[in-house]
Amino acid sequence: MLIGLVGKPNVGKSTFFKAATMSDVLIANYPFATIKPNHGVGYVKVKDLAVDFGKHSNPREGYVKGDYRFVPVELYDVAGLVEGASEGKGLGNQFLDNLTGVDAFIQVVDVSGETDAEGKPVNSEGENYYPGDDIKLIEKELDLWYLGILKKVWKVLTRNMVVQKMDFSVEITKQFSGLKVSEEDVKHIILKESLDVSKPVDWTDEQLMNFARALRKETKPMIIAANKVDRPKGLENFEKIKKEFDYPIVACFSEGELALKEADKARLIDYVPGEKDFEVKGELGEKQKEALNNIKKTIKETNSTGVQDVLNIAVFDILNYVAVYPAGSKLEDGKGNVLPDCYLMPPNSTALDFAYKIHKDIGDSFVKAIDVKTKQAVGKDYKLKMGDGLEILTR
Ligand SMILES: Nc1nc2c(ncn2[C@@H]2O[C@H](COP(=O)(O)OP(=O)(O)OP(=O)(O)O)[C@@H](O)[C@H]2O)c(=O)[nH]1
Ligand SMILES: [Mg+2]
Repeated sequence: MLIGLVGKPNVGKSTFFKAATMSDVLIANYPFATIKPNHGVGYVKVKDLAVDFGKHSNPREGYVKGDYRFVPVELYDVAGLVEGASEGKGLGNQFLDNLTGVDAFIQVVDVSGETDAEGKPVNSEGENYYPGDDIKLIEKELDLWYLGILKKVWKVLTRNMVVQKMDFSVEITKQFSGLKVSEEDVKHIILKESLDVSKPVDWTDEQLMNFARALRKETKPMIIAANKVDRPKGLENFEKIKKEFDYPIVACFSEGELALKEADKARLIDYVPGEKDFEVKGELGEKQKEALNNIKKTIKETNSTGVQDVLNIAVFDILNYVAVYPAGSKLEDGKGNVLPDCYLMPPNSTALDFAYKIHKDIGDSFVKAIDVKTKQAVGKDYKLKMGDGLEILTR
């Protein structure tokens, strides 16, 4: 699974990325600081199943903090998008193409209203910029990008469809598999938009644009990280965009999350990502004390810095993945590691899918699975639930 950060320049994409991945990337208060995409590993936060058994797990990948387990997800941070990007403006198409393979978008929006449409800081005495306009701009550019991809092949593809009597959904899926388009996606769009697919070769530009938009929405679901909520107009603008758009929108303070993670790493505080509070445990200088107090004030109001919530909502509520632990009766592997693995499984995965995820041989010789919490046996068609721990019994 891969999640892409998008947004206009200078909104805090790289700050969000750095806070989520703790990788060393450039953050700067000017547009197009990021040129080459950054690729890193962030984490979703799930309950540590070992806690139910009076233990803590020892992850092979990711980490445990408090009673939570942090499970890796891949993130992509790319250059900022400006109007006309799909025609090559700004850093244009080259970076849009980096996004073809993502499963979902996190759109980072600067809700401070302190940067204009191109990401340049607005004059402090000047007009406040309305961040809702950015959401529309990004939607439009993403739709035009999809339209461009469709247009490249549309004439030939749809002509062939008619001549060779090919199925619309099958051919579209084949042609756009790189964009993670599935046959169900296309069928769903046809129903939802009441598309006439008998003669797509005759579609008007408007019909094609509608299809591009529907395809983008269906195959690249989006959550909005309303970033810089710590700034004076932040909360007000956050409430405004929440009323105007029906995406999931989370108030976000990426800079605060980054500062807390860094202070935690330096052992100055104890901070579990996503919580609304932290404990001071080191000797703080006056400046550090003040900075941390300011962060505390903001996250008391917003409940958390939002960064962890954005990732969790994207993976578990939008993409509907579930986190499942392979578990033996003793919970440990041969070396005494408690629940070393935790897998993120796509929606509707079964116990058998899970067995195959662990190893092909385990899938091939699957007999049944034991739920470690209930000790009940479940069959191959059992639908995985969030936080399950399953021991797979094989032939
Ligand atoms: N007040 C505040 N400033 C933030 C926050 N997040 C990022 N910033 C600042 O916003 C500016 C831009 O941050 P970046 O992370 O470089 O933004 P970007 O979207 O990656 O920018 P480009 O790569 O140029 O598109 C920097 O000055 C950050 O310190 C936040 O939560 N609050
Ligand atoms: Mg950047």
